[in-house]
Formats: sequence, C-alpha cells, structure tokens
Amino acid sequence: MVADSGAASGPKPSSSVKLVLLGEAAVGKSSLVMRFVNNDFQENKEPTIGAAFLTQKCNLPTRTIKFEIWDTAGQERFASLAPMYYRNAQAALVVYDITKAASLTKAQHWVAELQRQASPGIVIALVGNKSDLAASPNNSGSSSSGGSGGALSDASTAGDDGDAASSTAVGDGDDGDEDEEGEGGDARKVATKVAKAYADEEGLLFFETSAKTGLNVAEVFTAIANAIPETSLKGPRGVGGQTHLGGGRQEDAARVNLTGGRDAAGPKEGCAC
Ligand SMILES: Nc1nc2c(ncn2[C@@H]2O[C@H](COP(=O)(O)OP(=O)(O)OP(=O)(O)O)[C@@H](O)[C@H]2O)c(=O)[nH]1
Ligand SMILES: [Mg+2]
Repeated sequence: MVADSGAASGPKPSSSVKLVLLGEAAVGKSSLVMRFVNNDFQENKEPTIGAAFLTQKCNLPTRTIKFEIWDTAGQERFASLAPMYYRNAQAALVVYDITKAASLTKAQHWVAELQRQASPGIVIALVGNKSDLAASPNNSGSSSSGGSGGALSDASTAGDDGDAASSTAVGDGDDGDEDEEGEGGDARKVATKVAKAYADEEGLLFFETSAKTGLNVAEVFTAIANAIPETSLKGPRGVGGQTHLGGGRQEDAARVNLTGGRDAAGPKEGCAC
C-alpha cells in the first residue's frame, strides 16, 4: 500500500481523524481494532459494552494520521448511543460478517443512517470481516487497491458456493442463523460481488478482511487515511477531535467503557499501516 512505515525523514504534518466502527454484534469490530492497534486476536472476544476508545497512528508519505477510534457496541440495546459516536466523525468502518447475510442488511442500515445524519464528507468503508471462514483462497485473499473505488476489483471470485451470489439478497432482512459451514467448509453467505456492487453504488470503500489472519486490516485504515480530504484535516486535533467524548452529553459519556478489558488499550505509538 501507500503507507510509509519506515523511519521518519523529518517532521510531517500530523492530523487527527475521528473514526467510528458500526455494525451488528459479533461481526468483529473490536477484533479489527485490536488487530490494527495491537496486532493481536482473541478467539472468544467479549462483547463491547457502550463503546471503546483507542488510537493508532498511520504514517503516510506526506503526513501522519492519528486515528481516534470509537469502537461501538453492536448489541441492539446500545444502538441509541451510536449518534454520539458518529457525530463529527470523518471516517466510518461499517462492518458485516461474510458468514451472516443479515449482518450485511444491518450494515446497509448503518450506511443509510450515516448518509442521512453524519458529517456530509464522511469517508465510509464497508468491511466484510471473517474472510478466513470462506473456503476458497480467491474468496478471502482479495487484493486491495486502496483506491477510492475499493479493494476488490475482481467480483468474479465471489460466491463460489453454488447459489450464494443469487441467494444473498441485499436488504432481504434474512436474520436466520447462518453461521454453520456449507459444503467444503465454506461458511460464506455474502458473495463478494453482491457487497461490492452495493458499495460501488453508494460510493463506499470496500474490503473483505480477516481480523483473525490480519488480511486487509491495515489496508482498510490506510485507504481511509488516503481518502480523507486534505481540506478536512486540521492539525493534531482535527475536525472530529474536539473532545474524546465526541461532544456527547455527560451521562452518555459516562457509559463509555474505557476500562473494559482489552477493548480499552491505551494510545500506542507506531503505525500498523
Ligand atoms: N474466524 C474469525 N473470527 C473472528 C474474526 N473477527 C472476529 N472474530 C470472532 O468473532 C467474535 C466476535 O468478535 P468481536 O470483535 O467481539 O465482535 P464485535 O463486532 O466487536 O461485537 P460487539 O462488541 O458485541 O458489537 C469473537 O469470538 C472473535 O474472536 C475473524 O476475522 N475471523
Ligand atoms: Mg466489540
């Protein structure tokens, strides 16, 4: 990718970017953040309560981006808190689980809400996580271009488990339990080309990732860092960084779980990009 992880060659401009993760419970939001920030993965990660806040730097060739990451809880009981976290956000990762079609439907609802209510210039990436559970390396090993068109350019690699491509309707509201493995150990229920087509239609970045293996995780954040318009970057405290609590009311802020286990790792130097 375009990120520069080498030694700094002089001071570069540094900007803070407020980024929020949204998506159904258990799709792997916290796991993606943990992979990005700590390069770590937990098989049985506990659900997030409220939200967790973490930071991570990303060194681009011309500037350093400090992501201020709000990892929200996907459980329905926390849904009403979400606006507090996406308010003033410059970027959003809307995550679904490629083994659960209903999670893409939920992701689409989040995208629509962000388009309606978040900052007009927000950069949104649609992320299909758990690609390690797809059988074919073609399905999960997608290359990432990192450009504004998204990471997956070869839609023909998707949906090789028979009728997956046609049966995975976008927005069909199917919320059945779908995480059992299909034939050949392929648990994929969302075809890459279905999600990619939706992302293209809506102008979203698109990646399939695995927090477990690390596939495409740094690439998502690097692509977002590159997609943030220069004009919306305002120095170390950036547009979205007025306050760590996102300008929310105090009683809402108090619900933020800043000490909840490994979700709440402190700021860390270095760049995972
Ligand atoms: N196989 C596989 N499992 C994953 C991956 N990412 C997350 N998981 C597992 O999925 C479960 C849920 O992950 P979390 O990261 O807690 O999901 P979440 O979206 O943060 O969930 P909430 O906080 O409840 O919204 C955990 O048991 C993870 O180990 C992945 O890429 N591959
Ligand atoms: Mg979580």
